[in-house]
Amino acid sequence: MVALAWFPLRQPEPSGFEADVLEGLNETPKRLPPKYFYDAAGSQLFERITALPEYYPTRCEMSILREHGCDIAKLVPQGAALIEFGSGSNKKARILLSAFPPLAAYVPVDICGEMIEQEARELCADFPALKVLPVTADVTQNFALPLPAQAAPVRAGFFPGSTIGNFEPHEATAFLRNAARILGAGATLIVGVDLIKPVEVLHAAYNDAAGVTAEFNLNLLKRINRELGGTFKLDSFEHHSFYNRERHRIEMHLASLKRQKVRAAGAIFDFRAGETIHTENSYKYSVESFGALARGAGWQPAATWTDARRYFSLQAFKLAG
Ligand code: AVJ
Repeated sequence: MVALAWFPLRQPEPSGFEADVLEGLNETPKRLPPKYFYDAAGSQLFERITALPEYYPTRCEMSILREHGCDIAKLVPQGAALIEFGSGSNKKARILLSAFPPLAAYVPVDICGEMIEQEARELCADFPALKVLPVTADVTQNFALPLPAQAAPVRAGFFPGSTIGNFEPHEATAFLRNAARILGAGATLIVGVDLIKPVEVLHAAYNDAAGVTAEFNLNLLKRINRELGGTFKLDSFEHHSFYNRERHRIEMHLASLKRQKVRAAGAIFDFRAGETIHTENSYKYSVESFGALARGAGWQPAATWTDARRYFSLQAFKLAG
């Protein structure tokens, strides 16, 4: 008889990297999904981005959380389970956890397993009464909640950082529908959404003077070299980032500085001089346009909080009980 393996809460490592690289680099124009930025080095680079003077979203969102944590807490009943999607660092959840009533569990879900497990240990030390149950998973895929979170009378979702801005609007709708299914009747969802603002502010935030965003973008090629036998020469690609006004999004690209051939994932890819790999979109919304999107996915707008300059928003939604 074959013994049944016991699987802990860790979900299988997302294995689609090779397939997604092959598919994306064979497309015209070439593209790579931004979720692959976040290997251990990429997650650290992103943490450095959040501290840059030009990168306003993290500071704005933190200030909204500090200022309105108590109002946000009013939407979450005692004994609820808090599910954080794409948590990365849990410094935002800490502010909520300090304001919330006692919870059944806190479930940080992130694609970078090393990061959330380390963070979970630190959180346990600071909130000894809290059940912290990290799940390593891609939040766009279906994943199972740990039993204590399933057993809680109600669940609240937290999707900070405007990570939702990485999705195409139709993918954002699909994510919100999936979140509704995972969280269930009576759920609350709190989403961090970056707002449309003057183009100079946006441009600076994604073209920082210290070059950390460029390093973050180029790290994707480093990761392909390391994990998929790639031969990308990092000094022959350049970080390009600009605001696309028609589509309300920042686009990040990696531009080939010359005509060249690169091997990766067992295939050879030709680059023209100036040809780019489109590595990220970061959509910007108005409070109204995001509210409409969420309504289309079955969520009822409950409250919105913004910072003084209206650069960033936290938007709360409810699912009918
Ligand atoms: C983590 C997706 C919210 O779009 O601002 C930061 C990622 N990319 N600088 C964003 C990012 C370049 C970030 N999100």
